[in-house]
Amino acid sequence: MSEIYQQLEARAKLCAAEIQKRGQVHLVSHIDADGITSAGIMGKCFERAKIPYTHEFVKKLDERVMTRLLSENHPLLVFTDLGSSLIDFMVDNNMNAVIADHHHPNGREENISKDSAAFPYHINPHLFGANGGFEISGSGVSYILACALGDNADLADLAIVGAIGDMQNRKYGKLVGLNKEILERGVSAGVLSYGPDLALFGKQTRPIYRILQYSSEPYLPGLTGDEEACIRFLQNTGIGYSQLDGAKFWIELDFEERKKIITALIKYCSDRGLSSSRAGEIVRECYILLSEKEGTEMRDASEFSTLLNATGRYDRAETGVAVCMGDRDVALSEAGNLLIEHRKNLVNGLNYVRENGICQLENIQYFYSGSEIKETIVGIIAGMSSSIEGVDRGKPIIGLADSEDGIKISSRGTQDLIRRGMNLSKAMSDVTEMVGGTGGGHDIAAGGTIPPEKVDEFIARLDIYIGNQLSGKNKC
Ligand SMILES: [Mn+2]
Repeated sequence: MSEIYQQLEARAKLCAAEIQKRGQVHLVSHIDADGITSAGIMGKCFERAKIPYTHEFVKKLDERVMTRLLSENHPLLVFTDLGSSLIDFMVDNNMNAVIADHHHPNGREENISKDSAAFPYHINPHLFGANGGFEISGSGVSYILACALGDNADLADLAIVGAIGDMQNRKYGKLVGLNKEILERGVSAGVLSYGPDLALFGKQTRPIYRILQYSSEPYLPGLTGDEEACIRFLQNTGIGYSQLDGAKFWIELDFEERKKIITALIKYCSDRGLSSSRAGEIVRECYILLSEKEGTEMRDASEFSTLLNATGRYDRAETGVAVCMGDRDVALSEAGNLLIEHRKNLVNGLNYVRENGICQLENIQYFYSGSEIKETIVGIIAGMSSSIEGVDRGKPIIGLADSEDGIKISSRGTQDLIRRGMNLSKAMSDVTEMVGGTGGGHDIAAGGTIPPEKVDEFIARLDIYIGNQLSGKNKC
């Protein structure tokens, strides 16, 4: 076990003692896959330890939410996947709280330091020198807390689903650091297995030709978006699609068949211009939940996290957490319906962009969808639009949609653009600020919100800013 894991564990023990002492908990978690799995882990753990609890999900933790929580007089609040930025408020208002978060702590040094006496019940990798962006997610931190409260090693599968939902594997194409340690615990507990496999989405629940057809990251030249081409490709390999067997699923193939398709796929796409680094992304470390049934979303960490994100995105995180806690009945069918609705919205959104087109500027391309595309999915649509004809793979795509607080912006780039100097996180945070908005995110995918009257100015400034990044003037 690494030293940092031990330090987090020691801190978790302190927090566990506080939870046991208070004897009753109100759990507050974030409404995405990482936050939902965090709540699932804590819920399971409280259930097993017979600690009575209530819970809620929030989109964003701010002073307004904190003021409401304060007025509710909970004996103890437990925050998962959020909280580390509101410690000042908690200290100033004498709130009893435990935080299991992985975002950068924000606040007065005396409150957020590793050995803060004012706020000791704070578990966060950043306090101990680990990075919450790719070494551990909110669900991982929650897992360490749950393990301090009882024998909960088997909940590592949910922790990994949260980490994948949080895209912790993006930086290295696999889980590293504390995530890797949790993964190994899950393997020892018999709930997880992992290894290199096809990195594309849908191995449990989609016919192979659909996996290829819908792949946008990586974009498969000659296949993405073209059903007939995908079927032809499989027919040529002699695996996965035939008159006799129909369309096969990835999980129906044996090791040799998988290898054969992957080899053919890499050759097919490389022949059509896929760079070797992108071709390398076709195979990646993949994670299987061994206690889940084959052919279901829950069997695959990536599909499971997508299912959970669908529940959170439509304000039904309750359904997601019920699935995490083992409901394979009502909650699962509801989650499945939400996912179907979500996919329908994606198809409609993509069609909207296809019909209305994408505006090309020198260094960026964008679409503005008004209220036609929900602000909660405009980012995914931006990412998927790379499969639309006429879209330039050499520029980031910006999607704009109306939202309650202004115009929501989502940007998506590619690894090739990052290698050339683009950093969307920096661009979004700087350029939204120039026009009086807010933004941030990751180098490859970032977002923000701006005032409606500033759209034109924002787009013009962003075009220049990205141009500077790509030419090395604004490198970061
Ligand atoms: Mn998170």
